[in-house]
Amino acid sequence: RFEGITMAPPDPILGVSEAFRKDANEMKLNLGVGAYRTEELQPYVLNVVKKAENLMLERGENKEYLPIEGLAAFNKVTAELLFGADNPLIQQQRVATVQGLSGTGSLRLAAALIERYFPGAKVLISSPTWGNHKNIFNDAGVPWSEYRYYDPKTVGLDFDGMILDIKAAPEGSFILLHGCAHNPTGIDPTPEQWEKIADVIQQKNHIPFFDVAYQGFASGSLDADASSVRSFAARGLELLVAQSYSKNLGLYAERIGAINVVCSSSDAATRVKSQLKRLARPMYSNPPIHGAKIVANVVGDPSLFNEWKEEMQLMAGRIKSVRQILFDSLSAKDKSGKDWSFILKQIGMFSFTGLNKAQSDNMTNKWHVYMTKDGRISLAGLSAAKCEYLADSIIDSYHN
Ligand code: PLP
Ligand code: TYF
Repeated sequence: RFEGITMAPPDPILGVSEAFRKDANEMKLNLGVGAYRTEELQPYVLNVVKKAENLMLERGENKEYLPIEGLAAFNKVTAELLFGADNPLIQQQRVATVQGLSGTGSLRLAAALIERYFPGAKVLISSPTWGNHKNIFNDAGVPWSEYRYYDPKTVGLDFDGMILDIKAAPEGSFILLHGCAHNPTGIDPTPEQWEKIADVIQQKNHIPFFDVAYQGFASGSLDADASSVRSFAARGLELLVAQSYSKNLGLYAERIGAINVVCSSSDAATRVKSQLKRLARPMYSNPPIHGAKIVANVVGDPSLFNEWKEEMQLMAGRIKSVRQILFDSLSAKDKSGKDWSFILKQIGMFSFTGLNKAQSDNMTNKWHVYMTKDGRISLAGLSAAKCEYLADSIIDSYHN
């Protein structure tokens, strides 16, 4: 009976890592997945994470089931990290926070809430966006369409197109926004542009839905990277925010994140939370404890929290430095006069190179540089030592 099942296509991002593992060439470079590597290109476990884990061992903590909504101490600190501990929203208990299975699981839970309580409502996603967004809304049965975002002519934001498309969406649509460090383009709106986006969303009674997977990775500052969310919240808007600790705490495989729903009253928040729990229960019953305890320990302890900020700046700083070296290399080597400054303007883990599919294939087939076919490279997987080689491969691919 399973004979009739056809082969599923590989994930366009995680499939790149699989292909990379099979390549025996010693110059190979994995710039596919957005996962932080050290200068030696090794995975990195943050020191604060090791410290928190040691504390947990010393305390002899148990592995009993968590409540459906997750670890209370985690839910408290995650909302505070996002909105700011002194945000009136928190004192007024207007935020329904439920621990999720990292960013993906939290988005999926929110999608289930939309499907159940806003039947027919559409989600607008940026063009392009993280590929899994479409899968998540498709599987949850939520209709979606795209708003213009990336302008290939300027390798920048198509702000006018974005505003027009958000204006044209049916009243009461959900507008999915990357809180900071847009994936895959590395292009964020300016603070003034965020205000205009909030204006149109408010005019059209849309509901902002933030995906915050890189808090700390855009600027190196956790607070600055939450400013888009905080400025929308300060307008008194109801909104959704999915959070992930995969990147900023390096907890990829622990699957720790949260969904936050900002409501107009604490009563509504209590009711929304009860419905999120009802949706979570038949999907996975309750979330895992390990990552939740790590986050609660790190964010909840002033000294570990400060150490985390330092490590965060180290990671974000290393990415900024390879960005600069790559730009310098490209500018020095490329004799065509092409302006590579867009690489410096982009932020976060990624750079959108503008390489098309055939050119990206050349990067991989000829140069053993693994990247997604949309031209995205993860600078988190690049070392200073490999920048020249990468610059050679990009120039060769562009001009052939
Ligand atoms: N949203 C965006 C934009 C992402 O890039 C990612 C991947 O890191 C996620 C959400 C979710 O990742 P995870 O499920 O590992 O938290
Ligand atoms: O865009 C990335 O590289 C990260 C990691 O199904 C990722 O978001 C990629 C694909 C996926 C899950 C995580």
